[in-house]
Amino acid sequence: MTLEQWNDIPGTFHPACTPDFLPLEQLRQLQLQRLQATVRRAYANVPLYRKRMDEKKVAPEAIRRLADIDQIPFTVKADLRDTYPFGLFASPMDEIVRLHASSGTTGKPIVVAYTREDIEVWSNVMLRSFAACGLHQNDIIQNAYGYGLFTGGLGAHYGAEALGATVIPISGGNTDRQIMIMKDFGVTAICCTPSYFIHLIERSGEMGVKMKELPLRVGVFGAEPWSESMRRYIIDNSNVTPFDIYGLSEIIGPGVGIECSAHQGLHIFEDHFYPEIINPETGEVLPEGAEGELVLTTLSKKAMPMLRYRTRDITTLTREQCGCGRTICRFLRVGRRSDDMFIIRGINVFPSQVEHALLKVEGTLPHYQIVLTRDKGLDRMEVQVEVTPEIFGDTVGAMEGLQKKIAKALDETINLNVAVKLVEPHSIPRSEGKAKRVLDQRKM
Ligand code: DLL
Repeated sequence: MTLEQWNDIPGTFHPACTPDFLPLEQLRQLQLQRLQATVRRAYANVPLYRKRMDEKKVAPEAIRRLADIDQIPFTVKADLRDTYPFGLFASPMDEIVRLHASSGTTGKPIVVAYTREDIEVWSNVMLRSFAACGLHQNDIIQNAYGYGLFTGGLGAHYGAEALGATVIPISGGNTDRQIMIMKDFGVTAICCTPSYFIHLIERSGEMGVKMKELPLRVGVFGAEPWSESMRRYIIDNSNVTPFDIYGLSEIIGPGVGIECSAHQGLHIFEDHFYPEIINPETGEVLPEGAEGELVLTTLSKKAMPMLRYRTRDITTLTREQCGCGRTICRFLRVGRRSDDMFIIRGINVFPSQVEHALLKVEGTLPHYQIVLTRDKGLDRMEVQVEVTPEIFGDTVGAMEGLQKKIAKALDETINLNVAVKLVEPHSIPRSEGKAKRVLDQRKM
């Protein structure tokens, strides 16, 4: 059957989606073969994996069944920081065709790599994600995820092209232009963070553009947690059916999981990513249905295999058959994390990064608080910093100078233009235990 014929029959899927519907036995067999190959590859090429496995006396041959995966040590974000920039690569540089980066916990980003085959796998899972949202080659997809080191832009771009859709690589920002193009080009699908889409709805109203009269019908929203009320708002104020897309740079970028038309959780592309749920305190593997931290193992990544990567994202897995017919398992929407990372305008931020930036500026005290608010879908971050009594009593000019220095240091570290407020010594509440650094006042 040709692609056109596939797409013309409602309820049928692009041929690339076949692995979504594999009989379970076949899927498990494929996973085991791929897991064994991945572990062998990681052990042979990445000193950190070899050392960890040797310490636990686990040889790659010990992986005989899928359940044997629990013998492999976990990998955590700090491992990427400690081996910065290229220490976890399992392919020689001449096979690596792309690098991306995401926030680390301090001043340095974490780096991820792709071979040509990895890019093909990534395009494939993104194609399958779009197809699960009901998109096909006649769609015009406005890709408002950021292009650059962030995986969102190029990840969605390659997937949209692989599907055969028309992609508009507009990247993030410039809201008025986004709305003009959406209207003038007859855009049928948009990819961006859910909060940015809410901002687009608000702004289009101000511009006199009636969102409900546009042909826009699908939204592929992710890169940040979002609530049921945000989903409701989108449904009520546009003709867009929202689909939740999940992913993380360490594993591949967007395209690890996607909602289907049943909207009953997100399907994981299990032929490429092996999921487990653990207790974030003890590391114990939890049974199906229990809430815990999602741990992912890449099954086909060549440049940078990830063995039992602790995502820090809290969710629940289910293997119950989905109404859409896919056999691959699902997880519930990710609403929170087991660490202190937060996401603002799609950018991941750790309070430790803010601290790192503040340390570089003289005249500040190690007492600060981050206040997050949301206005018309746009996130705002204010860093309140205590300054020394000398500075606080100084001239307005000196205070402003310091404020600018702090804003610059923050911009350099987290790549975000944030508001800075200098406050009196002792004005930020002290906590008896762990300092409460983040006040998240974002509603909806
Ligand atoms: O955010 C990749 C991505 C791009 C996903 C575009 C979806 C769409 P990172 O910058 O590495 O990668 O951030 C990964 O973002 O561990 C989650 O905490 C959070 N996250 C991503 N998608 C979702 C989602 C990209 N749908 C981190 N719901 C992850 C909740 C999400 N959290």
